[in-house]
Amino acid sequence: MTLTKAEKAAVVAIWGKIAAQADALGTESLERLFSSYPQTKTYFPHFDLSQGSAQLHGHGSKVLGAIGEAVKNIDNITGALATLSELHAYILRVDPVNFKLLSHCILCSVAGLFPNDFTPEVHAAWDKFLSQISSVLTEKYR
Ligand code: HEG
Repeated sequence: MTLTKAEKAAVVAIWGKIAAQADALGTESLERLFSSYPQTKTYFPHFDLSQGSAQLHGHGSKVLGAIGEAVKNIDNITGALATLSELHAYILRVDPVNFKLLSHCILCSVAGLFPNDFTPEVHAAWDKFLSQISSVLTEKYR
């Protein structure tokens, strides 16, 4: 599954708007994840997951930072996220199903923040991009 030239362009274009609000978007996505899918909280027993907590904000910022790296290296996402891939598979052991849940929450947050930019084409391109990131972060499990 590779992104077409047009899909890459759509991802890069909307990232240009997201970047300035990446921390807030990451925090909102995690708030959505933990509220809608509370089973995902089991990976964060050491975190204060209440809405607006500093840890939630810090982690949201890291997750979106990694997504920003993937945007910058859209032709080599595997290379850009290699270390994170090992971390999630060997150390954190996050079940792959959770990546779909987080991707969905990120999409909802992007749609909410940029309703006019979130056309069906942009939706599809971001969905594909996030699922490519998820594949990279879960490929070491095999
Ligand atoms: Mg993960 C740490 C990115 C999905 C659980 N995650 C991290 C870190 C980044 C990151 C950048 C910090 C790494 C470091 O400190 O070196 N995570 C990331 C992305 C995605 C993702 C880009 C998918 C888009 N993570 C994910 C999912 C779960 C999860 C679905 C579980 C539901 N991540 C997780 C945990 C940590 C990280 C438990 C360690 C948190 C900590 O103790 O600081």
